Amino acid sequence: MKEIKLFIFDLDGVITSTDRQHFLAWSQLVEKLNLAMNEEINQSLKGISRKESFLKILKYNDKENLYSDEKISELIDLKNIYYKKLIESFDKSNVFPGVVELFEKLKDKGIKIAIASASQNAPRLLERMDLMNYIDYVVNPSEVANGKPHPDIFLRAANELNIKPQDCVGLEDAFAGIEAINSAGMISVGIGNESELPEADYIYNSVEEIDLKDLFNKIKSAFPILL
Ligand code: B16
Ligand code: MG
Repeated sequence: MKEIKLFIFDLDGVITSTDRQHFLAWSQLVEKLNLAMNEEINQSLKGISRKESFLKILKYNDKENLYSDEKISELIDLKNIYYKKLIESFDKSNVFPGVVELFEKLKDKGIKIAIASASQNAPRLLERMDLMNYIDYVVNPSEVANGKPHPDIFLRAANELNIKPQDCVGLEDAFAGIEAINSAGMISVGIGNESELPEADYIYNSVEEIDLKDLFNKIKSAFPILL
């Protein structure tokens, strides 16, 4: 029988929004390199790693083979310097409404909380937003072999906390993230539009809309769970 023991949250787009800061940092780099990008390209970078993001930008510019691997590392490090400057101002006010309340309810129920973000900056952001106290484990994305849509990052969180994947709920705003949760054998909760996240088991417009009792009742009617 299923017993929900762990909620695994994506960070960007679920707990906070760093879209704008990523866009500004990429724009700074792209301008320096005389390349182009736009908001649409930025949207397609959601949930994917820094290096993959840069490769996508190069592809958009038809410049896939312009830089060596070494140069690419140097350039994405520079993008991260710009980005870190932009997130220096992050604090509690950047946490989406309803997140702290949900974390508190989960803690009351003895349910653990983990973070599965593609961002190397996740611990820094969580600390700035004063959320570390609630979190049992933050996966280091550089320690997992395959990024989302592969299940590795979600499985790593469950494994580290000794919890079976079927006893986990994963929350994601990106299509690739929902695919990752589903292929990890976990229950997927999409944050956003149903049309963009058709594969999510359950969907809410925002974390604030999640009614834990209602979610558990829905899960209970689909699977035998112990509440
Ligand atoms: P960094 P998530 C992702 O966060 C962002 O959505 C994505 O745009 C970014 O490229 C990626 O993190 C890597 O971030 O450069 O900070 O390592 O949605 O997986 O929480
Ligand atoms: Mg995300």
